[in-house]
Amino acid sequence: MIPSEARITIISGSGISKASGIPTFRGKDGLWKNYDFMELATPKAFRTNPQLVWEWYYWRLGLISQTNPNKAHLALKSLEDAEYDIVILTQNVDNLHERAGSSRVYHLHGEIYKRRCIQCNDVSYWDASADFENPIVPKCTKCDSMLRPSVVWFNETLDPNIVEKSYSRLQETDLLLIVGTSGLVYPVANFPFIAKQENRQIEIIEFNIESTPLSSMANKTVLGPVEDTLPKFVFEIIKDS
Ligand code: BV8
Ligand code: ZN
Repeated sequence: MIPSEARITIISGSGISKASGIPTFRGKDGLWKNYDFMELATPKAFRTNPQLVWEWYYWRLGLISQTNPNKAHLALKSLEDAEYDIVILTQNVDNLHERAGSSRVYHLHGEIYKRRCIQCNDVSYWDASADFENPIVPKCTKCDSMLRPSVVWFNETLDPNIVEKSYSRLQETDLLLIVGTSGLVYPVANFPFIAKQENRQIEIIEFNIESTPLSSMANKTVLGPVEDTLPKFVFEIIKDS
């Protein structure tokens, strides 16, 4: 039984978007299988070959634009509709949580629809009319310099404000759901451990198709596709509330 005043926080990874048709990074049909991630999404790779990095992002943008939120994203929205206090800390750069209607989503690794000027830092969004079939390096409308995807690459620091907001949320969280992440990418992989250390009453439940380095520290791991297990879990919470 989860009291209606419970503060619920979700840490989501690419496993929640898999059922929508977006491949995960690791695993048998991982996105990285066809690409060398370190080849394509690091500051050095972008400096060396911005056209190639953009081609990868155009391909992902085109893919994500064809997808829709799945039952797992929608289950989190129904928790919000049931007046639970929900915050989603996502490692995903897609916008499926927002398109499912979730209103408090922190993008720890940035957003693929957002671009940033490498010179003047002006931020802009791809709009719905963008043609992702024709990968050209976009230019800043303010200073004509190159734009980059506004995502966090390896060896880039996360936005300190978002990290700060996430830490304080975890301090006051009653129930933490870790959904569809391999728990291998830092610093987010550390978040559950920090939360458990600093917030003794937190309950941690993991949703994954296999165990991860987070499984031993979670109170429970619900094994199975999250698009099936999370709606069932949410249904039970709302039914008992
Ligand atoms: C930083 C954005 C400070 C871009 C991404 C050595 C040890 C420890 C750390 C490091 C180290 N060497 C370097 C580091 C730091 C490094 C790191 O953690 N490396 C790891 C790999 C060892 N981290 C960083 O660099 C971070 N910055 O530390 O800054 C700093 C500064 C300067 C110098 C040094 C350090 C930045 C990390 C962010 C990188 N950006 N993405 C983009 O997307 O284009 S990472 C990428 O991985 C995505 O964001 C993704 O979300 C993230 C994590 O992956 P997951 O989401 O977990 O996806 P994955 O495929 O791995 O797993 C999917 C899971 O779902 C699996 O468990 C699977 O079983 C499950 N699943 C699948 N289907 C389902 C399912 N579950 C349920 N249902 C299903 N249907
Ligand atoms: Zn500019």
